[in-house]
Amino acid sequence: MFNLILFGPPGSGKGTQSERLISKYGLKHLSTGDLLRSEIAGQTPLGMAARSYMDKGQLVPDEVVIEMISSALDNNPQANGFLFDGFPRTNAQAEALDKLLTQKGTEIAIVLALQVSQKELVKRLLNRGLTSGRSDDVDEEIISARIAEYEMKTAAVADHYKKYDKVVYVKGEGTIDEIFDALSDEIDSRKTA
Ligand code: B4P
Repeated sequence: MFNLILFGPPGSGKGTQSERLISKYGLKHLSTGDLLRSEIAGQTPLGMAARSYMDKGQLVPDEVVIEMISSALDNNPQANGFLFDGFPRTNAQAEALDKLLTQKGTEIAIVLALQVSQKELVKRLLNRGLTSGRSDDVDEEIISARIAEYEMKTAAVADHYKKYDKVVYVKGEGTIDEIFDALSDEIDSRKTA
């Protein structure tokens, strides 16, 4: 089983690159953002609770997303490996993920961290907001709050995986193809190592 985390600030290209990587490597895509948006669309109690945080650009409480990921892992026993997109976003989530994977006899092979300037992040998200229908993409204040949450709570998650020498930084600016090739090179070198 080959499991990877695609890591980076909001708008760094995680969702965009995930779509391509899962298809190339036959991985199961687990995006907590997508799972939460599907709960909101289904108007479930979990979705309604999550929405109040997401609309303000804040992180949803750890226990909610950890439970969602735990169920998703249990529901995909045949997967060849998982691509985690937008998870873990706090150290508590990272520790919970490590435990869940250990229970399944597997682990994270690599954390690919996309690096993009703040100016470019804001530009991309406002641009997506023109067509995505996502309320958290249209307001620059909410976008800034998301980036601030990343700096405050999520950036440190890389340190957790650096202890195990699993983090690789990849330039997240350039064409989508160029970035995909750089990510693929890193995966290929780890898979064959
Ligand atoms: P997510 O759904 O994870 O959203 P994101 O970080 O905004 O998106 P992503 O990084 O995937 O976007 P992409 O670059 O692909 O989270 C949304 C919210 O959900 C969070 O704020 C939080 O409230 C909640 N949440 C999710 N997971 C959570 C967790 N684990 N714990 C707590 N709360 C959680 O796309 C951005 C745009 O850039 C697109 O329009 C794309 O086309 C464009 N783009 C991509 N690559 C480009 C390139 N190379 N050049 C130009 N444009 C590019």
